[in-house]
Amino acid sequence: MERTFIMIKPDGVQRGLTGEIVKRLEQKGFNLVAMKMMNVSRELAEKHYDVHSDKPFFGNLVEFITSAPVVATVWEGEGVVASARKIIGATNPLTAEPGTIRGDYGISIGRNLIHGSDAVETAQREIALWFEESELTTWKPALQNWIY
Ligand code: FUP
Repeated sequence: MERTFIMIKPDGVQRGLTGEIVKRLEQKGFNLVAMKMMNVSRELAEKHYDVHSDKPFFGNLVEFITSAPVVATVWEGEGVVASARKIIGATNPLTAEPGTIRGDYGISIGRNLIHGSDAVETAQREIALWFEESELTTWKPALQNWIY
């Protein structure tokens, strides 16, 4: 079953949106298999965003992600990578559609509340970066037969 890495960023945590975000993914039918609240080291933040290391916003991005705790999660389900990206919405919250997390709760691209892996391969890399194998659970919700 496909998996994706979803991180509630410091602004999402500080604004009390953790529950709302988890609720949206749970109610869609995706299965939460790992979750931890943590402070992010500079090293981890730089590795996570290394594709952006030459961008002008990289310094601010690393500062922001390391500024306060995040909630790191892994979700499982058919097509979860692309579907979670739709639920999250466009990178810029001002252009993200209403009904998406960023569209409903955000204004600024530098405070866009949540990260979601952009492809299956990226998800595998990010899950391995953020979690030990032993932190990833394998379980199925009792009502799974009513989702699939
Ligand atoms: P996304 O995949 O939607 O998280 O977006 P990107 O990978 O393109 O960007 C990663 C993060 O960099 C964004 F969540 C916010 C930040 N960013 C900026 O601060 N300014 C920009 O112009 C683009 C991205």
